[in-house]
Amino acid sequence: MVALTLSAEVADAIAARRPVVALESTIISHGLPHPRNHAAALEFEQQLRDAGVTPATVAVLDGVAHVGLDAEGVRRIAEDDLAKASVRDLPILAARGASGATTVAATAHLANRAGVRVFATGGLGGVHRGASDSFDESADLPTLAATPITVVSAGVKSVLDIAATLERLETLSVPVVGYRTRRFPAFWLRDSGHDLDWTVEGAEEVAAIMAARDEGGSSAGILVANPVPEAEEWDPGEHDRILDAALAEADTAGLRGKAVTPFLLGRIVELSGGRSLEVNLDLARNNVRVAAEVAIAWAARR
Ligand code: PSU
Ligand code: MN
Repeated sequence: MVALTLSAEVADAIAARRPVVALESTIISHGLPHPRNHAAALEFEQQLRDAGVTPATVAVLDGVAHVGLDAEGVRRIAEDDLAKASVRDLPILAARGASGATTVAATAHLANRAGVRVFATGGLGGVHRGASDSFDESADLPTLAATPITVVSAGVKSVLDIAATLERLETLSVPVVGYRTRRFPAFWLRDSGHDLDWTVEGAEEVAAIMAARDEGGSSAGILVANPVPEAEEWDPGEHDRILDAALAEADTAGLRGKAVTPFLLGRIVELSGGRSLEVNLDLARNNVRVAAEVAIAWAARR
């Protein structure tokens, strides 16, 4: 078993059934450029504290899986060159005493083991374009199917095959609800063009679905698809143009596997002159805000 260490404040909050929200570290280490990534990690935590919610940023440091980091831990996920760690990497990092930034999959896995029920991220991983040849589907999907945590995400990134991702979520029996929307968002954009079967109007509704899921004995997570606010959305025309350019570059570079997502995110920031980064931060803040409301509604039920 990979050793798990909860920060004192996370352990206290869980024991007292106060609201806690998990945050991932791959978005900080590999999804956002330095030094904005460090400011963002601190800001997401502060946003939760201001809402009365305990932040539980997850990472593996020197072989120990942490749920809840201290200031030095947050500095390390932003500044150190950490491996991108999914669930399968956890025992290897533990055995070697190595460090890693946890993906959505690994964060969900560890947070759930610690007893955290709500998790905010930017965008969930999914089925990559060309997956019928490459077999590249993020471990985020099967992990979410087996991990009873509620993930608040701005849908999935438009770099992915969104239609295929939604099909896989259906096959894996992961409930997907739009947060005040009937359309599945595409990360920087509010609307991927795909309809959702279900929409919720508030955090209490999400908490009620979580309770019903627990009573039904399901072990699947729940995906709350939360679109970036209208005023902060990226211009769809500019988005499409830059996405096509970045995808073409990834193709030419012959990128494969776990390097694909960080490469595309980095190139899209460069090609957009930083515009995609601002939208990425705005949508992540918006997910943290909704996750806080869900964690508060969940705590209030118990
Ligand atoms: N969403 C973001 N930034 C990111 C990611 C998602 O806004 O950096 C990361 C998450 O950690 C997610 C991972 O789990 O990308 C998916 O990578 P892959 O496609 O290799 O599974
Ligand atoms: Mn992959």
